[in-house]
Amino acid sequence: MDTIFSPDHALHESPGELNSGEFVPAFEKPERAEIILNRVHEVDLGAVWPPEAFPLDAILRIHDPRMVALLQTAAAEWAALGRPGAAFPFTFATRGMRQDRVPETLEGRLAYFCFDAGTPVTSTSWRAIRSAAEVALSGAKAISCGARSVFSLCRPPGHHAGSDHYGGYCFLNNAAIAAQSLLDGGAARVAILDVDYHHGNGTQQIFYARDDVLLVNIHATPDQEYPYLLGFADEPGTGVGEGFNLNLPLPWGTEWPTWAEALETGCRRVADYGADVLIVSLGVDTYRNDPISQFKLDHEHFTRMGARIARLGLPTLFVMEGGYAVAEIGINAVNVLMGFEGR
Ligand code: SP5
Ligand code: ZN
Repeated sequence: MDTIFSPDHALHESPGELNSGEFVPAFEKPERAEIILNRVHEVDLGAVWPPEAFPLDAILRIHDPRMVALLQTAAAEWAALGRPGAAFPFTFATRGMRQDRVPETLEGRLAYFCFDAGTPVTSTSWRAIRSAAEVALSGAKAISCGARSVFSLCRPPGHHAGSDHYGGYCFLNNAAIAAQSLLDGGAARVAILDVDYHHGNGTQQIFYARDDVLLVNIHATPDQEYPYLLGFADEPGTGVGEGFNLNLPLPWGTEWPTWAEALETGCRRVADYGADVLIVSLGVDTYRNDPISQFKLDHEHFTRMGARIARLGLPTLFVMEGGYAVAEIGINAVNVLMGFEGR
């Protein structure tokens, strides 16, 4: 399996995040991608390619242009105000506030578009953010051209980013942008299987009213875990999209047998859908030693996950999402890919 990777990912380095009331070093950091890339080389997974350039239009197929503009200029506007560090919101667009009017001030736009205190924009973030979208788009193009599987080693991740909101270390929804490009390139039905520990709220919001993208999410229940406000079992999709969103929330402490049952349920739904192509939102924060997560998967379970996904027999694009046990992230992520290849 070939890998798409851009060194530009390292241009996004978060100065830190709010966690349990303290400003702490960021969990989502550049070493993550470097360690995965090292593992790709170590096991000789396949060739590694840089992404191609794509017009901004491919991103604007999914995201509000006003949010995309904010991501491009937030850091410069922040610095022009004489502020140190990176652009963080300090207030949020909750119920009771106007949603119909995008503020003009930088603070107002950050409040309007950003939903958490873990997703700062630095002066070089945009180049990394765009490169991650291009890594996903390049992977989608390779699949369109006949590849059986591709690994888009995206960083920063994407699945928490919705059409007009960003957070959860995610700015643009790389998997959604890839899915749309596959549809635009002639696919009729795309399935997305999100195996990250956290619910992919952004991907769900983007496709919730659509039947041309099936989304299956396996994740920690929002009754206990971030993002808290979406990802419950009673969210089937709406309008023509009803029946095309499947949430499989699981409790803290979930071990492989229970997780594997959810994977079986999810894979059966993907098979029934009759997808032309599968995108896997590949988070490995389900690992037992993940510093912010509460599932109990071990190295070998990632291999088995990949093997089950391969049995769907679909052209498959793996898009990297979360995973914060940095020393072991390469083993866990690449085990999925090796399992897929029957290794
Ligand atoms: C892509 C992805 O995996 N994003 C995850 C974003 C999670 N951010 C908030 C995590 C809050 C975790 N609180 C854990 C407390 C442990 N001390
Ligand atoms: Zn996650």
